[in-house]
Amino acid sequence: KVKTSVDDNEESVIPSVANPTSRDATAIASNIKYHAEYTPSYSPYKFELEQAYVATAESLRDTLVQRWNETYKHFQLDNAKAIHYLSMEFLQGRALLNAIGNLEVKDAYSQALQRLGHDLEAVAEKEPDAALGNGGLGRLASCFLDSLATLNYPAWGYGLRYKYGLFHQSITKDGQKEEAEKWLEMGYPWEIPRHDIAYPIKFFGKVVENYNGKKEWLGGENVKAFAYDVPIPGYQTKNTISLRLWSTKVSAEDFDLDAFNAGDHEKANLAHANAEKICYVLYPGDGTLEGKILRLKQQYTLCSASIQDIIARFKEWSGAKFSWDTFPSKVAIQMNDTHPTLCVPELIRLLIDEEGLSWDEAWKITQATVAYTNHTVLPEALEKWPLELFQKLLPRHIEIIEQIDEKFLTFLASKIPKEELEAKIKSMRILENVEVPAAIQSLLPVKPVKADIISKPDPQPKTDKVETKKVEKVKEEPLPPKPAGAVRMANLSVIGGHKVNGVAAIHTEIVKDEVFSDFYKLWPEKFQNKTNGVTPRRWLSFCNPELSKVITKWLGSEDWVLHTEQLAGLRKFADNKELHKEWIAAKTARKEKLAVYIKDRTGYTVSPSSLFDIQVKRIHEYKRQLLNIMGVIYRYKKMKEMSAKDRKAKFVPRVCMFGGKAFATYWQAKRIVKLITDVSATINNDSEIGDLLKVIFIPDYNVSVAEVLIPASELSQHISTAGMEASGTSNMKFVMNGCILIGTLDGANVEIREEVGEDNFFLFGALAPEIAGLRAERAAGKFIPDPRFEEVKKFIRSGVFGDYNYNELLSSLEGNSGYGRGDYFLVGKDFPSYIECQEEVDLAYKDQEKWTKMSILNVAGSYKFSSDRTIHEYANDIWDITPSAVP
Ligand code: B1H
Repeated sequence: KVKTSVDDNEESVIPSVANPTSRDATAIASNIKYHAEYTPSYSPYKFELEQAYVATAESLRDTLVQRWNETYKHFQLDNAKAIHYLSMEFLQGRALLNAIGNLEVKDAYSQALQRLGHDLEAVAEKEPDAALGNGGLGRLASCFLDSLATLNYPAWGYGLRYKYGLFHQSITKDGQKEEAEKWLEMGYPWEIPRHDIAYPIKFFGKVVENYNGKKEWLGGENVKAFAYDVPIPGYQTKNTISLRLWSTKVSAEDFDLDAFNAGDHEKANLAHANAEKICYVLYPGDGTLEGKILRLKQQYTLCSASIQDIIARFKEWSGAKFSWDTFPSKVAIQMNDTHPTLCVPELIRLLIDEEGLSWDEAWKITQATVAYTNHTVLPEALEKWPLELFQKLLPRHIEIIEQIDEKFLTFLASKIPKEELEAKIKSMRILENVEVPAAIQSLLPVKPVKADIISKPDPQPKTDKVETKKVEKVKEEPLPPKPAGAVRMANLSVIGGHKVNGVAAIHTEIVKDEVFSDFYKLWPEKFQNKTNGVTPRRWLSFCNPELSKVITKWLGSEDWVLHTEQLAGLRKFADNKELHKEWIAAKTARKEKLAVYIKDRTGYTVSPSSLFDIQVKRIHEYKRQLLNIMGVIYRYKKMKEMSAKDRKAKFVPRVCMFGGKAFATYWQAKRIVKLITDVSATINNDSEIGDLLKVIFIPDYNVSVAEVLIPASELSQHISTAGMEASGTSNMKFVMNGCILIGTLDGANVEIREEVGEDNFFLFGALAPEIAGLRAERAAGKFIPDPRFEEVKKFIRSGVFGDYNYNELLSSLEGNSGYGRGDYFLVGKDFPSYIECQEEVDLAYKDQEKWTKMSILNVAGSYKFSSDRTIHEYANDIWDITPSAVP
């Protein structure tokens, strides 16, 4: 009999040197050395920082792999329901200090490296960020994985392994420049290539119907998705879950050896190139047809490979006598925004075409399994795919989508009064600009036929001689071009999933009342709020050891890292002088580190005794970095108009920091970057101003830059046009680090202000329900801009900040309406209240005792924003999963 598994009672023996599960520095040092010598990525005769990093990572990986194997063995035994979190983005950042922190082996690793002649922090710096995401959506997915592992939930993350990730940003005299990010160039020690786990993925081709009515999808382009597993350790638990990333290749049988041998290397390589480019970059430009096809291919690859994997595991773990009915009680799938919506038709396709289930069975299972999180209400971000492209690339899926659409319309017709039906169909159906199926057409009220008669037969021929009358064309106007058909992914997600959630209370209200109001009326029970959260491990405990130590001392234990509600215990010490002293010392230590970092990254010198004011996030007009920099310009202009003495009396010294990437073809955002860097160059070199004002643009903002900036922050800006930022998550990280926010009542700011208290939050600006009215007012020509706003625009145009022509940027703030004009984001409207609020900030900062108290109360009020809280809510209200801890 062939042995198919390793005996359980046969202990596997890893040479003790390769098993650093102990916290003994000597054992760890020899393990690191072992890796440096026997799994060398570099010459074994050298042990420089890079090599020390790889060897240390490999040493930690030994422990992670061991725990990760135990975890899934345990999940399989337990056969508990698991969540599968599908996301096009995971913004993991660095893994080394996170693994060390979650495994609680920092001292041991520090000492071990010391013995080998290295400093842990310096070694950790050698790790490139895994930048497989672009902003909040991707970082949220990574925080969720940390919480899922920590809270022992059975879980898998699924994403794509982009070779170049998100671009690397550098700043030149022309503004932002994008370069390919080479995070994988030196290999990635945290991933385990799974040569045994690969699934076929098909594009294009055609669908044929067999004699028995079964559909088969044939031909086309075939690639294979290979799994790479990244183990994600939990904190204070053995549970270690998997982030499974797919990478596409062609398999050997699809390699055109004949062409290659005949010297047609290009032809032979074409299939490879086509397959591999799917996983080259995150969000390839989709301005061209090729770009659109590539993006849809990416989305389909993620969905198809993941669903095939989920089904395979379901079958394996359920054993021989499994029943499909139990699928939803074992599997939950969360779609992170609409990017993985293809999960819905793909699960249906596999269940019907591959597993032989009926439509009704497949539909029921799919709907009970899949749920959708909405992350944005910006209309341009609600994905729509051209029908024609979809039909070509995924011919079987479009059939399934048409069927879902038709069944939905039938259902709708049974629910909606006849008079309203046509309008509701238009807004709610999945397909756009596509003829309503005949069966539904007949349910609509009969429309009077329009008398668009082209020729009239003569009713009474005047003579006996019947003439064929010439067709007389009545005013022939050219028909308007038929609008192209499209697939609305958000509608498919809402219809296909059993739950829809927004990511902050105000956002969920907008989702229910505006974006999906018709669906909300139809299925109110489907809609939920799940306010975002961030992991307190990475975002406080590990990135800010100084402040964490103070918190632990005053709370009497480190339990707050898992039970953030204990942070509220700081409230009772908010006036304690001793705490104030320690608090300020901790903050100052981080500010000093940041000052060194700024010098290194930008060449500018900043004083750590200034107010550190930070806005870091993707550059977008709605996030209004423009409002911030115009406020800075106003401040600068006022300073210049004053005597040195008045200047010093009025303003507190500030360093205004910016960071963030602009999408490569988002020109207006790139102009904003250019303006910030121009302003920075002028102000920072103005000797009259000195330390009173500095402006810093930190290039290539990413997770590890955030880990340096956030702990050093005192004021941070979350100043989006109300109603436009779904939640924001950096606001939560700043609050946890004792930073005070200046912001609008938008996204999670609303809840943060509730938790920390209105006295500890700088609020300004128009409210979400006012925005539409304000835009209408403006369009009617009734808005009169504040003279201070006009003054700033004039100042920029005067050329003080260089000779770049800022007209195109500034004119977006002018006029009453129109594309790129009419100040859609209401910068001018909010400007006066913004600069007045900034004056309050200066006043508050002058009173350091008051400021420190506010800072303490911010940390104390931040407990709700732990992703542990968010994950428990998803687990209970959407996924219906329970923890399963490895003994
Ligand atoms: C968020 C995105 C997003 N919402 C499309 N939507 C993208 C959509 O390139 N694309 O195709 C990229 C990103 N990202 C963010 O999600 C929200 O703006 C934040 O407010 C929110 O905090 C975050 C997490 O929920």
